[in-house]
Amino acid sequence: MRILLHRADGNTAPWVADFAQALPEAEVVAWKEGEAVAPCDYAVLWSPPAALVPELQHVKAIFLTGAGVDAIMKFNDQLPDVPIIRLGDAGMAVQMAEYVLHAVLGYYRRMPEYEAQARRGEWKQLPQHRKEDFTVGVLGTGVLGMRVVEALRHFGFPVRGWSRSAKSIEGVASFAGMESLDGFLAGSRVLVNMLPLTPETNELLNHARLSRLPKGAYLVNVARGAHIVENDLLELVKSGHIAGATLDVFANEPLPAAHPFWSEPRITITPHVSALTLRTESVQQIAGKMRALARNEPVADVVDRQRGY
Ligand code: NDP
Ligand code: OXD
Repeated sequence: MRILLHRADGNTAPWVADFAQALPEAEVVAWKEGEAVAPCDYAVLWSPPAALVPELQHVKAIFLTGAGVDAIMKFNDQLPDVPIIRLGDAGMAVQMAEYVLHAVLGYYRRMPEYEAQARRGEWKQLPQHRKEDFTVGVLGTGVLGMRVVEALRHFGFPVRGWSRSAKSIEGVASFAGMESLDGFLAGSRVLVNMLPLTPETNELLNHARLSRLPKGAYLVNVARGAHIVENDLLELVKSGHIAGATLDVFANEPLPAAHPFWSEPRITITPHVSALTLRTESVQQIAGKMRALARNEPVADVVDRQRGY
């Protein structure tokens, strides 16, 4: 078995070593631009450069070392008709739950306000928010979104979820489809974005939709920057309609130094770290799926190329 490996960060050695341990029979070839590669059975990559795409013509499956598939789907019509298999959790779901809970609890317990007071040396107790006024709306109740929903429920937040297909999730008000989006937004005091980036969800959160959120709402975006029209968000934060935003992802990453988000105190910025790929878990999961494919068994987490996620 030959595996073609690409890492955007160039840090291939530990991945090659882990695959060698998990699949001793495999030869792992790290892709280098300009170097010829003998045909491989599988590719393991996440955000491939265009120059790598022709090398994928002979593989039997493409494995992604991430959960999002937008970076490969932009080459969809150049890819062979083989399964594209994303990571299914592999340690990312609990990280997402930690990140989102941290942000939601911070807003609920008024931490940004207390931090601002502390900087002014001001000792003042603010009225506590009530959970019943703090409904959290989760856009996308998939592999990662469901773990976030569970964590929010555990802390007693009223939760609503929005998905493409209708769902019944215990204790969660479920909304499905575009026609239900405005109503979903109107009742979400905190909006958490966990959608995949597809042509339907690109720039979904524009001025009109973000304005549907109740005044004083909060936004947490851990999915993709392109889901949000950034200038529209900035305007709504400056007007106070949106009281605060925690953003892990941006239309352009790294976020450019001159971007106005950096100087807006009500926007918290992290550098795309809400759920990191864990190498050991990921290699184990991918190696297991390669073995299953070799036995002609079905594997989970195959991307629906029609739907785009
Ligand atoms: P899934 O594919 O498992 O779930 C996607 C969810 O979004 C599903 O509930 C799906 O609905 C819903 N959805 C998709 N399209 C639409 C639509 N047009 N209208 C309504 N709902 C829609 O994704 P994951 O939960 O695994 O991951 C979500 C995203 O998180 C990834 O795509 C990635 O972009 C991002 N991510 C970010 C990371 C970071 O560090 N910042 C790390 C990992 C992932 P249905 O259930 O009906 O199919
Ligand atoms: C992913 C990501 O999609 O890291 O896995 O953003």
